[in-house]
Amino acid sequence: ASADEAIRAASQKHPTKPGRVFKYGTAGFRMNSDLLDGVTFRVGLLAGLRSRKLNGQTIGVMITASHNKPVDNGVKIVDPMGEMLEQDWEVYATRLVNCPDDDALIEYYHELATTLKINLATPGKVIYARDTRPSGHTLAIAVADALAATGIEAVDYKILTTPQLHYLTRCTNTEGTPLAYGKVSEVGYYEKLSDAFVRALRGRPITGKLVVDCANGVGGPKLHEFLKYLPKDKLSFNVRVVNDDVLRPEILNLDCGADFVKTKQRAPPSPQPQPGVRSCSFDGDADRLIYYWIDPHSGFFMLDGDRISSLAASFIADLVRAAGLEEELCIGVVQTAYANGASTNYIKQHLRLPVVCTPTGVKHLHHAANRFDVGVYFEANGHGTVLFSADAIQTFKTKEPRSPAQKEALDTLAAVSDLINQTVGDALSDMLLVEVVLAHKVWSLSDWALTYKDLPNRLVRVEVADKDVFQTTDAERRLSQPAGIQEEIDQCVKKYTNARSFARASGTENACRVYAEAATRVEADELAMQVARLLS
Ligand code: NG1
Ligand code: ZN
Repeated sequence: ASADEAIRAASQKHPTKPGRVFKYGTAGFRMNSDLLDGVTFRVGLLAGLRSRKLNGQTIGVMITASHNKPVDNGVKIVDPMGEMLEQDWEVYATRLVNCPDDDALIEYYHELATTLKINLATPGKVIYARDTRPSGHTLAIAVADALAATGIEAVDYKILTTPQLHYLTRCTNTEGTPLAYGKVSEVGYYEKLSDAFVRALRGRPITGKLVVDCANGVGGPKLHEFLKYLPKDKLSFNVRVVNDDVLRPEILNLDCGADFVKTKQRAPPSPQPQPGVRSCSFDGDADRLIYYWIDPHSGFFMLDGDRISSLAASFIADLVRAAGLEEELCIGVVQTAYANGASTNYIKQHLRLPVVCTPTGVKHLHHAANRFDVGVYFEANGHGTVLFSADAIQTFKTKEPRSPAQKEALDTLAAVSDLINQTVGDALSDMLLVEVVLAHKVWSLSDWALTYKDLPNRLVRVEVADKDVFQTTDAERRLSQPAGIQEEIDQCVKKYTNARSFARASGTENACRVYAEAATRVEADELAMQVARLLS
């Protein structure tokens, strides 16, 4: 049919490289950008199918490789409410992308339509955007060509942060409904955050300077833009935006950004860190956030995703209590096995909140967080957010306060639920949340750091012949395969006090990771090395 010829003609402009196998992983498809043209075209086809399957609801496509090298890029699909693509469809994406030629591609496209009962005459809509990588422009054309070839309505949002594209996807699908999430524009995003930030502060001042390292990625220009929407006396005076050069693509994520700070456990060397100054870093697509400062006496100190999580949970739990809602709303915290054990203890024992552990990857945390009325989730690397149920938000906005203190708490909760991006982790939104909480508590970063003391820990990457032989259970905390290996790990762990260690195959790299924590740095290092040796 002519529809198939349209796909074939477009596909010929965007061939895949033969002899490679691609997999839709934790972050979609991600690799050297030279390999991505055909992959991205096919992801465009699948996004159109998904929109048609969901009766024309808008699907998002984001082109980014986050904290990875400038020569890499990636592409992933965003579901209608701004969530990550449903897991069954990851398999379809993988199969579609790996079709060996155009005949196989067209055949599998129709097979999907048939087995999933997709009417190809249904209108569909896809919105897409990219980060600042130079390869993003041609990859966006691949998406556009796929959508044009299959008659899908398309909106190109050009350059955005990943969380902005998630926001716009949700806004597009909820516009004019009781679930409306905000104005369907980049400006609407800034206005919503700015308004919520001012309401959440409730007149409290932001004190001291805040240096924001944007990894020379898309967060830089977007943060500058956002600051224009803030009233002049709020934050904009305090913020200094650094590493915001997106005109030299080769310096993206280079010796800066949230991933650098978290993995190297030090501040970006440039600009020269000033002791005592409150600082934070975004990653290359502005969905991760890490805070830190250089203490004049003890040196570098980092406040990672676990800290942001416990800070947000403690603040929100206090407000829920002050609003008289503690019987009504269940608050919970979701972590992965990489969360520092001291943070888990602090949340369980001090904050008295339930903690759930899920496998690595935001989609797992997100789903677990959805089961609470207020679900706080963060990966240790600084990617996370807080999810409020529709009922919780309704309660904040409609409950009759019995005292001025209750009113204050309810209004703050309503503002905070607007401030926090409900679709996905968002560095800008999370940073504003942290600033609000610190302003309310009148805390410096060192006050925040005093809440608990991290257990010394060590993360090592282990090259193995075949990472797929390492199968896990219990939210990745134990190995079920190869047989017997977990017992050996247990023996190692037993030799240390307060120790914990686990090994798993990475979902994003061709390697295994070993994590260990123990009472002292030396012991954590030793334990990690011993467990690593068991794998290789
Ligand atoms: P893998 O490679 O599966 O460990 C890494 C991070 C995750 C997550 C994903 C996607 C660690 C230990 N793992 O996953 O937290 O962010 O990348 O970016 O940091
Ligand atoms: Zn990212």
